[in-house]
Amino acid sequence: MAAVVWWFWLAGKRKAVAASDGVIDIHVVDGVYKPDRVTIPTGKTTIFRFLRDDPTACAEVVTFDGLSVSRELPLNKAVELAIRYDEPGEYTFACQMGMYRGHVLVN
Ligand SMILES: [Cu+2]
Repeated sequence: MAAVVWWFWLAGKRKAVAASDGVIDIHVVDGVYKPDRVTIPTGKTTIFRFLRDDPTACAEVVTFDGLSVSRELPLNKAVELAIRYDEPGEYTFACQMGMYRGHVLVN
């Protein structure tokens, strides 16, 4: 029981990963994006570099909330997407069916 409570506490407190040098590496593996919470600056282009190891067909396209970005992610080949949000807020990126989900905190 204690372990379960601890786990939820950790999940809630999980910190967003910030871009270093304007680049964020996102690994698509085992049904999730790693990391699945990232923070980027408002109005600045950040490169999201996706590497997909997960062969699930569902994971092969990534889309970004509010942007007309939709890209195929080939297996084991890094794909770089230039992402910029001009309004602060929380946005999501996801596979086409929304089963893989990540959050972008823009501030
Ligand atoms: Cu999907």
